[in-house]
Amino acid sequence: MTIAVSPAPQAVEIQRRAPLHEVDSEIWQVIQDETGRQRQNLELIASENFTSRAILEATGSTLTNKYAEGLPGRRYYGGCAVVDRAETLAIQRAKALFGAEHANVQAHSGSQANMAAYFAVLQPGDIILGMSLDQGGHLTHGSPRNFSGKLYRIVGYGVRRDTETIDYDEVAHLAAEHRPRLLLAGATAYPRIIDFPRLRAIADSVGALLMVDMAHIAGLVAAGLHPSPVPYADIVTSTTHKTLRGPRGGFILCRAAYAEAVDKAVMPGIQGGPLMHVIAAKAVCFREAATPVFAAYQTQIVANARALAAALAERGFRIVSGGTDNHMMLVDLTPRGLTGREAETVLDQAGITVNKNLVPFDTQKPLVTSGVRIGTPAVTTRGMQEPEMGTIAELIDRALTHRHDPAIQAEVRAAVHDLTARFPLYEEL
Ligand code: DSN
Repeated sequence: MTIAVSPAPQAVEIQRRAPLHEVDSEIWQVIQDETGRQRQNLELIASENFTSRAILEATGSTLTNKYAEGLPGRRYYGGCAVVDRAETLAIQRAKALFGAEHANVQAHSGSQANMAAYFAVLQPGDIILGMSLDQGGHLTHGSPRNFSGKLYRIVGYGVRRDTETIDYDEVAHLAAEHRPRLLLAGATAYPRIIDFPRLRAIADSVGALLMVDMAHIAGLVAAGLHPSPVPYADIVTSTTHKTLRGPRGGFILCRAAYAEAVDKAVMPGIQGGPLMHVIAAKAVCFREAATPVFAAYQTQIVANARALAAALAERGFRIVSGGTDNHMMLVDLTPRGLTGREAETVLDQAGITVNKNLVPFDTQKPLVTSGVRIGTPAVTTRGMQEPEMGTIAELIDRALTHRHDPAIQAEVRAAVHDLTARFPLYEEL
């Protein structure tokens, strides 16, 4: 018989206090390597960014230890008075930043924000009219493989073939035909301004609610560079980590009439304990986003996206819809005889990170695609400006044109490392 031996109190204490590199050198190494990858490579994924040190600090804080089901002042656990202050600040700052009547900052992600928003105002089987995933929408906007497509009846709208911009006439026509309970706007791969007043008018014409998922453009909205959906939509969902440059997470803004339904849909509807460390970091994010420095950063994101799209077009790349109004562009690689998957792999090897993406009316499968999506939020955080966008276009062009030439690939990789070394990242870590 084995007799369990309790470890000596001293050993317990040593484990509790030991730094990560001593406790788990493998995970410590993963973190070193990922920080190194982020420093060395050109990050052009439109939905990614580099948070501030302050946000990293809040995310890595002792608030991770606290359970706090409920809302500030109305919790199901004791000891919440301190974390209540963090959530109250996050709520107040989110409302002030976006001019919203109500905010819930507990959603763990954008998908959960969308799920809670649907649960707040829809019944299973209700009709949602939303942008199709293959035209720029999102998985949670009604993909048949996602809960949204399984629980609700989905009608999809898309873009016009000639302009590759949202076909508002089609939206109006589909709304009149299907009479949805919810008209849904927002996209993950749409480079143009979205016309919220027009969508509100279409929703009103059929008695539908209007919901906007502004995850991609939230930073631009905060800075006044994209019209705000808040005055027009009944519910607005978002993430905090894309253009908004906060921690990974979601939040929901809504009219006061939906406040109780939204709060209850988040908890107990779909989530338990909120991540208080992430909520504290969201509060920091909303504070940062209210500053003139942040507005200047967003202005540069848009200027960089325009410069990069123009520089790529000059080099013969086809930019979907002919350009961009926001932080991202879609590049159709069909005229270059490449798929999105091939381009993503070639660029990855050169240290340039993008994601393959369907272009409107794509004939390729989602895991192949005809295009790549390119965004400027992360490189702009590093301090890059229009001249660097010209260099990036040149590097992308060179890597793709000479994809079978290992010597040129190595040259491009070295040029990427030279460029990123000029714009240091996380030196303070
Ligand atoms: N994965 C996000 C994006 O890349 O746009 C959406 O959830």
